[in-house]
Amino acid sequence: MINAIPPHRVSRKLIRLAATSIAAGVSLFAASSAFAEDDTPLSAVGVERGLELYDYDAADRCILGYHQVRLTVNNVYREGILKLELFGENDFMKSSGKLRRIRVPADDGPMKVCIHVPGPGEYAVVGYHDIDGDRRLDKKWNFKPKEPFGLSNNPVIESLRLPRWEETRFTVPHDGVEIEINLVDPD
Ligand SMILES: [Ca+2]
Repeated sequence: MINAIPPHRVSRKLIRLAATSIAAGVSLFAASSAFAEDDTPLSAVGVERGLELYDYDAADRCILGYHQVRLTVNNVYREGILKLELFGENDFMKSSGKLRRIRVPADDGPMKVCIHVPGPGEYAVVGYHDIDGDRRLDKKWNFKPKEPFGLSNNPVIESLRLPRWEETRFTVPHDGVEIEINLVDPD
C-alpha cells in the first residue's frame, strides 16, 4: 500500500483532472478562433495592424454551454475590420435597439466570433466587412452597400430595403447556439 493516496488527496486530484478536462473542452472551440483566446488588448492589435479598434468592442470568449452566439463568419479575409451587431426584436436595426457591437480585425475566414447575449431568447445579428477600415459601411451612389455584408439566417435581400426581424431572428437557448453568417458581395 505504498502507493495508496489518502482519500482527501484523491478527491483533489480528481478535481484537478476535471478542471483540466473542462478547460481543454472549452479551448477546443476557442482554439479555432483567431483572437478569442488571445489576451492581447484589441486596441494593441489595432495599433499593430493599423486599424482603429477599441477594447470595448472586443468579442467575448467562446464558452461552450454559455448563453452566447457562437458565430462562424464566411467569405471574409484578412483586411480591415469585421463589424457585428446584436439586436433583439425591440428597435431592430435601429441604434436604440443595438444590444452589442463588435469590431474585430478581419481575418481569413471562416472566422469564429462569440457574443454573449443578455439571456435566452430571440436575437438577430447583422454585420459587414469594413474592408477599408474606415469604421463605416461604404455605400454606392444608389445607397446600396459597397462592402460585403451578412445577416443571421442569411436571407436573400434582392431589392433595396432593410432586413426584417422575421427573416433574421434566431433562438438562443440557455446553453448558447452556433450560427453561420455568409457575407455577400454586393452586386
Ligand atoms: Ca468601410
